[in-house]
Amino acid sequence: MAENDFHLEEKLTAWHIGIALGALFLGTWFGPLQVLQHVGIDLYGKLAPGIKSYYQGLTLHGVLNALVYTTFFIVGFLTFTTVHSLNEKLRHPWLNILGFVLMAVGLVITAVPLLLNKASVLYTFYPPLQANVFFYIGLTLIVVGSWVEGFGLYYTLARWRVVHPGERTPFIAFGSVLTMVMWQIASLGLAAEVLVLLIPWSLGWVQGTDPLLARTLFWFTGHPIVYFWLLPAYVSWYGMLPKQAGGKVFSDPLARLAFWLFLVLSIPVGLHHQFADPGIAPTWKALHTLLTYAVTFPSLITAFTVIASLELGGRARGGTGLFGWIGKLPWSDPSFSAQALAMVTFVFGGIGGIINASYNVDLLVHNTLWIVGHFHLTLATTVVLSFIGISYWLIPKLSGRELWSVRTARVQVWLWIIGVVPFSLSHHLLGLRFAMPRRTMLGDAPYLSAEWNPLLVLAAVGGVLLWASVLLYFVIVLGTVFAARKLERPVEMPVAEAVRSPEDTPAWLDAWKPWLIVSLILIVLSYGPPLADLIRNANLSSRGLQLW
Ligand code: HAS
Ligand code: CU
Repeated sequence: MAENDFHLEEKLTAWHIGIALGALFLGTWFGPLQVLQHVGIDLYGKLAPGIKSYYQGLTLHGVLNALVYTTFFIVGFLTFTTVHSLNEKLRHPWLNILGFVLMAVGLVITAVPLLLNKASVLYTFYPPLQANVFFYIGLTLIVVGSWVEGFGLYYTLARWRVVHPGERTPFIAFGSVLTMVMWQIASLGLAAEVLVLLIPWSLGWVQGTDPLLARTLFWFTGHPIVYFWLLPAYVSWYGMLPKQAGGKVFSDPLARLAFWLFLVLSIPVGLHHQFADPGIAPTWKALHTLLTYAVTFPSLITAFTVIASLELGGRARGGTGLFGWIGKLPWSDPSFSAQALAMVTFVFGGIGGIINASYNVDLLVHNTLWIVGHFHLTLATTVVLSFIGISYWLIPKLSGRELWSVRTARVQVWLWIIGVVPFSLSHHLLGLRFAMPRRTMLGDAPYLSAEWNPLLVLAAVGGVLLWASVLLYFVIVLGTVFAARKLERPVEMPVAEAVRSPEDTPAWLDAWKPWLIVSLILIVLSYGPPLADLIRNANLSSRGLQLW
């Protein structure tokens, strides 16, 4: 079949990714300033003039990296993957354009109070910390814009299904659309929190708010958001990376099963962020612990299936023996090595996650630097390094230019790993051994102990190396877009074949209704009673605080 012309779709993707990378650049700027502050080196005045406090910087770091970079990159990437995988142009491009405009306007509206120090509430914006209302309005627009773009993708898939009755949805499009569906259900909690509680409170229409209810609605979205970040990487690990490694998808049914399990299990686990919150009965926390263990299962399936798929590639490239195939993988391709190293990192991030999920064990590490170590393995490496790997073929594809320097890209990837290992290890240890608090301007803390110093220095070294890696990444991106040679051969999205034809995959693994029903039932069972209780006893008495 002839490839469609995806000029509009690719332009739209490029805009999303351009904004995402702008956010990443500004957001990561604060990372090294934070770790250096922790060892008493204060560079804010020199490198971030105009920033009023550590906490304003930390808010920018979290919001720009964890919320803005991710959402823009993901929506752009999923648009690209859906249309290319289906070989179907956007059914209603105006919907996707409208969604993008909403997201972009939302970003500007959020950015103003952030930069004016009127929204230094950290990226979880827990009340009673209170931001200027435009911060909440802007974030809402970003989320609503992503929903609108999601609908644009559903119409496109629906159209494909009409033209291809009875055929299995191509895996990449399937995973992409499922990610959007999961996100839309998951983000209802955030929508309720912001629209019902925070905006009226920030406008002064109500005097107080209920922090516990707000936190519970927040984490209804806040946990599954981590899978909204992870699943696009999984789309690439399952659907593309085997091709890049010269292998095949080991099992199409297992790949789809993993995605369905994420749809069903991502949401009813959010209370694992609230083990320490009073006012929620332990029964519900224990249930969420069990369901959290369940949601690790699709990641274990992924570990098995993706490694098997890569093994097929390594063996096809001449690898032999139990481990000999690993060395034969295309490690010199930075797009591959970034994603393979992201996977290895996820083994450790995943183990940490299971520790956190264990109700009583979490009480030891909750709100300490351990958690910062955890999410710099999962989000800041597994996900971000995967996205970087993807961008090493996607940006050449979108710009029509060759990757500016493959050798620099290889260095960038390894430098990231060399930075994140000491960074993350030291944060885990500081949290576990000394219960050092997270989100704290430690350099000025009167209780700082000399015993903590060696690990804090290690963290700072890791943080600075990570920064160097990010800066190198931006040199490569800018070099590619503005200075590289025009592509001689067009770049294509890598699409891995499956060992057995997807048409052999059972039909129940390509049917939405049963999975959506189970997903809703589990949400009602796990969140219905505790939320009903919190709403019945809602106490709108906390006044807003602006601390910094
Ligand atoms: Fe988490 C806190 C539990 C995964 C992100 N997490 C956070 C926070 C963030 C975050 C940002 O239960 C902090 C939130 C805040 O600011 O307060 N997390 C888990 C669990 C998992 C998990 C059970 N987290 C993630 C992912 C994230 C992320 C993914 C971002 C993308 N997390 C928690 C809990 C807390 C928490 C508690 C709250 C703690 C507290 O006290 O506040 C699981 O999904 C992990 C399952 C993963 C695995 C690993 C499978 C391995 C694979 C790789 C295989 C490939 C190989 C490579 C081996 C079981 C798939 C082979 C390669 C070759 C080349 C051969
Ligand atoms: Cu979580």
